[in-house]
Amino acid sequence: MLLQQISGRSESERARFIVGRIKDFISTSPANRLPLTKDDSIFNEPLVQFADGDDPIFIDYKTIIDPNHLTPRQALARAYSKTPDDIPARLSVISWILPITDKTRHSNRKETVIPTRLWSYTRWYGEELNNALRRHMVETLTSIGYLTTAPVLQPYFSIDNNMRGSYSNWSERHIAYVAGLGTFSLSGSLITECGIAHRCGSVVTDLVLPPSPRMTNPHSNCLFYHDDSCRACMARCPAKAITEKGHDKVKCETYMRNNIVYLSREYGVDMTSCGLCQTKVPCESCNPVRKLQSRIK
Ligand code: B12
Ligand code: SF4
Ligand code: SF4
Repeated sequence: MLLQQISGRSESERARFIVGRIKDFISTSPANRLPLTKDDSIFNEPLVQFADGDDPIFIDYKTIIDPNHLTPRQALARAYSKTPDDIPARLSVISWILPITDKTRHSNRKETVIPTRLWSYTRWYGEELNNALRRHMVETLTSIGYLTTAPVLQPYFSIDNNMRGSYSNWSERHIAYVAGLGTFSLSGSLITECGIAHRCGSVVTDLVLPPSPRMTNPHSNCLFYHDDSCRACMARCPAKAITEKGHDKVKCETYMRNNIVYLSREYGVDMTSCGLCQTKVPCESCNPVRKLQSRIK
């Protein structure tokens, strides 16, 4: 049944199938519920797009991020203990954005020091759901014969440090940028068409899907880079980690680490979170440059 929906179909029909599969999972999963009330979702409907697994920017990431940042071909090969040359000629990356709900975003707007319980739950339970979606997509595609992996769930996934702070060998936001889902901001996050308050994920597969067009300017959705305005995230950051030079990851991480005792004691969440720079800002839940341009027209 699943195979019929994919095999022999055009790339755009396959793309529709994948997008539908991801949206259905998020809308029907019992795990998409905040534990507080069980009535509230953690995420709104996802955005889903695709990248060409051999897009040359993945090689550029070895300079922009780190030489150890994996290309999709390396990520898939390592998951199957093969060499990159043994992997089929065409690969795709399926990338998704899970937008954080109004209720959670609005709760965090009121805060100036510590994130709310809802925001911290989104960090914790939302990432569990994100992992469940990664596993669901791997199971769906491997069950019908496609090589597929979720790099962040692989034993080879790692987070390291350099002079600029932490980075991983599979940066979900950089993947989403290649899939045309958004651009980087002054605050260091990814501004999508549904804003900056989201979590994101991806899988690599040899199912051939149509690559989505991406923005050529990696900062074009941020008002600061667009017309030298805004800077609202700078004022929102209690750690003074955002300046006109960008996001200081070391200051950000140190601030978040210092709050973990509170988050653990008050919310029972043993995980750092903050995200004040992602709420009560013009990019919270939309692309502010597109909004500005549509007002000018
Ligand atoms: C390590 C890490 C952190 C570190 C470092 C963050 C960072 N900026 O990398 C710390 C602890 C500080 C952190 C904090 C937070 N994190 Co965090 N974190 C990660 C993790 C595990 C890896 C990130 C990574 O690999 N970064 C790589 C480095 C190189 O990225 P970078 O330095 O920001 O990249 C810059 C350059 O590449 C630059 N650039 C320069 N030239 C060019 C050229 C081109 C062409 C391009 C494309 C880019 C580019 O642009 C970037 C932005 O300035 C990811 C999960 C994952 N596997 O991706 C989550 C992740 C990035 N975190 C996330 C979140 C939500 C948060 C927090 C809000 C905490 C919370 N949940 O409450 C804060 C937000 C801080 C902020 N303002 O960005 C989300 C981000 C979603 C989003 N909305 O963008 C992720 C993707 C988790 C997820 N699965 O959704 N995090
Ligand atoms: S608050 Fe303004 S300056 Fe900061 S990331 Fe959003 S759009 Fe850019
Ligand atoms: S996550 Fe918090 S500490 Fe880090 S940059 Fe945003 S507001 Fe500042």
